[in-house]
Amino acid sequence: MAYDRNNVFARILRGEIPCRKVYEDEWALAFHDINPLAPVHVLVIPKGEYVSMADFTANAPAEAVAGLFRAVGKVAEILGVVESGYRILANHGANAHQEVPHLHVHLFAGAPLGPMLK
Ligand code: DGP
Repeated sequence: MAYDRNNVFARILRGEIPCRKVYEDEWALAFHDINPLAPVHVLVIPKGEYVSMADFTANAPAEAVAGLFRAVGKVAEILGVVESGYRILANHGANAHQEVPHLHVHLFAGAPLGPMLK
């Protein structure tokens, strides 16, 4: 699938749509999900134009892959959830109900989590 530069997360990255930012570095941006499914529900997205996990893992340079996952770790520290625990999840494609065609990692925390979220 070709990358759609008008998807909502591309627009957040360009500052055209506001977000509640948690963390940002050269590789990633993290912000609170607009429709939280847990007391803490944050999305961590790469700054590059990647539709999904398949696109990212096949095409992103190694530093970008490391940068995204280091950012996830930093976000967990910033949110203070490392000790209590958290879950990360990325939906890829139709069967997983991926809604936004820009790779995003969900981070859920803040309470004991049920068996599935999203
Ligand atoms: P997924 O189903 O994995 O593609 O999840 C997309 C998530 O993106 C969903 O939990 C809601 C969130 N979302 C959609 N639009 C916006 C937005 O404009 N701002 C924020 N902060 N989150 C959004």
